[in-house]
Amino acid sequence: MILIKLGGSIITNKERPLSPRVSTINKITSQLKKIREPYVIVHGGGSFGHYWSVKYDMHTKPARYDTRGVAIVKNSMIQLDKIILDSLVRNRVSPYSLPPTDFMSGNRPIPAKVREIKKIAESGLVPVTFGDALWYGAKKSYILSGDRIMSILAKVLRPRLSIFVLNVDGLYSDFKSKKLIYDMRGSSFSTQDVAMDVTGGMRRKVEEATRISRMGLKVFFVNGNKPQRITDAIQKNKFEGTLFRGS
Ligand code: IP8
Repeated sequence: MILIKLGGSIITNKERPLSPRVSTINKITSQLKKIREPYVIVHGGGSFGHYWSVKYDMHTKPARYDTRGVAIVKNSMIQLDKIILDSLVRNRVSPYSLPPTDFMSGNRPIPAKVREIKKIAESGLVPVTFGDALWYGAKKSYILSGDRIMSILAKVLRPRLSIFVLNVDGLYSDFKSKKLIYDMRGSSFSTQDVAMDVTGGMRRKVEEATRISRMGLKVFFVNGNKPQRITDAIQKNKFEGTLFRGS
């Protein structure tokens, strides 16, 4: 079982609201069709969900956000999900769309529903879920990020590899010289370092990746503009990107 997170920065143009990177998405999905073992796709919000959640001032903390914002964020995520699903179908992959409400209640995972995702993946379908605006209870809602979904799923499904597909080669130890960290184990890098040079998005990824690797599971950061690196990691154990070894 493999978990794959398609980051918002690779599947959308973050500079322009509501702009999917359709040709990049297609290149990635045409690589994914080569995967010969069960896998699950999680995707982010990019210039869809994030654009609207910023506009409506919605965050990961549960609060009484504008209901209009909840509706619009959810709508935009369905719209982006549809683009991903269509691309998969076109490339002869059979996606099974699962909004996170299918396996989350409030901010807690429903264990039986999460376990079912594995069964679905083993049947030959590819479960696809995404970061979303979620009902929390007591008129509150919150933004559940796709990165958080990765560690929620990893905890129960224990994938042999969790891959974060990014718009960069991996984690840089020094942003200016673009010196890539290949192996997080030997690195003194901490999440504190990330905040200084890249977006909050990357910081959250590192936090969730660290959380997953502490479960004893392998995590890999890879550049989605070079989609073959995704399948090389899965099929050839060749890691051109940043690897977090399970510890
Ligand atoms: O892009 C958040 O998912 P992420 C999705 O994985 C929304 O952080 C709705 C903003």
